[in-house]
Parts: sequence; structure tokens; C-alpha cells
Amino acid sequence: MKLHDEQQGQWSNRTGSTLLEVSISIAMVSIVLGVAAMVGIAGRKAFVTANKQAQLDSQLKIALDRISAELGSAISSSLDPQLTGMVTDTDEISLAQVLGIVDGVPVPSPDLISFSFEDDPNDPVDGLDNDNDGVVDEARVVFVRGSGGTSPSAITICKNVRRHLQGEEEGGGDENGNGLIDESGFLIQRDGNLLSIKITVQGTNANGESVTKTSSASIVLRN
Ligand SMILES: [Ca+2]
Ligand SMILES: [Ca+2]
Ligand SMILES: [Ca+2]
Repeated sequence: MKLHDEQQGQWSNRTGSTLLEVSISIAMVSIVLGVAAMVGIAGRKAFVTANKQAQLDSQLKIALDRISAELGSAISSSLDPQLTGMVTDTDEISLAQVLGIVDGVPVPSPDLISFSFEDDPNDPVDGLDNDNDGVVDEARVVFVRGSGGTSPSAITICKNVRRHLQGEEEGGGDENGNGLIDESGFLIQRDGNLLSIKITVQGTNANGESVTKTSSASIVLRN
């Protein structure tokens, strides 16, 4: 009987150890699977955000390249506004381009061009996302050739522009600390012969989360 009891005890201990081992194994596998799932979710989240940022980067590059190319031949005295007095920034500018040089003097083109921050007609400013693209009250940058003339041609060169520059919120403050209050998401500034352009665009990634991107360009006025 003693032998039987000892055997029974051994069997009980072995069974107990086995259950403990199984429990530990299950717990470890659960932890590993949990960590793997978290890494997978975080990786996917980072990927969809990076993917949207790349799209916005590409959109900004195309717009800023176009603006830089057009402003590169601007006649500085034709800039409206001039941005050399009390006002040093704007979200709307028109100017004449150089047609040629006569006796060292730049000859202006008869037509003006302009860039301006405009409301998106598909999403009027009412605090709602009327066109259901995930961005509320977005704007756009419009380029007009022949501005002020009889047959102007307008194209949108940047869409989904944020109403205010990145970090800035409506309300009369300077939340992004750049010295400007409620500046729009298309900002032109002048310092001597240097024009700087900033654009902030917004979009939503595949998870429906908001992604914001800002790019800038500098143009030296040569004429
Ligand atoms: Ca709206
Ligand atoms: Ca919208
Ligand atoms: Ca500001």
C-alpha cells in the first residue's frame, strides 16, 4: 500500500508539474502573440501614416515647384502687396513677370499672374466636412494667369490646404509662435529680396486619422 501511495503521490506531482508547465507555456505564447499583434498594429499604423505623408509631400512639392518657377521671373516692383511696409505677409499676391530686358531694364508682361488662398467650393466654411473627404472646411491655392485681364485662366495648384498654417488655430492667438495671428495655410512673406512661401495641407490616412504636412520654398527676386 505504501508503494501504491508513493506511486500515487508521484503521479499527482507529475500531473501537477505538467499542468503548471502547460499554464506557463500558454501564458508565454499569449504574451508573445500579444506583443506580435501590438507590433503588427503599430507597424501598420506607422505605414499608413507614412504613406499619406508621402502623398502630401508629393502634392506640396508639385505646388511649390510651380510657384517658385512663376515667381522666379517676377518684377519685384510689381508685387501687390509689396510686403515691404508694415504688412510683411499675405495669402494672396499678384505680379508681373519679365517679358525681356531693354537697356538693362526689365520689361513687364502685359498680363499679371496671381496666387491666392481660396475656399474650396465643395466644402464651404461652416465647421462641417461637406464633401466627406475627412478634412473640415479645407481651402486651396489657385493660380491665375491673366489676372485682372479680360480672359483670365485659373487652375488649382494645391488642394486640401489647411485653413491655418500648421499649429495655428482660429481664435485670435498665435498658437504656433511665429509672430502671426490666425495666418492661413498658404503664407507668403518677404524679407528684402527674399520671398518665402509656406503651405500646410491636410488629409486622412487609411485608418481615418488626420495627417498634416507643411513645406516651404524660398525665391530670390532678381528683377
Ligand atoms: Ca465645410
Ligand atoms: Ca472636406
Ligand atoms: Ca501664428
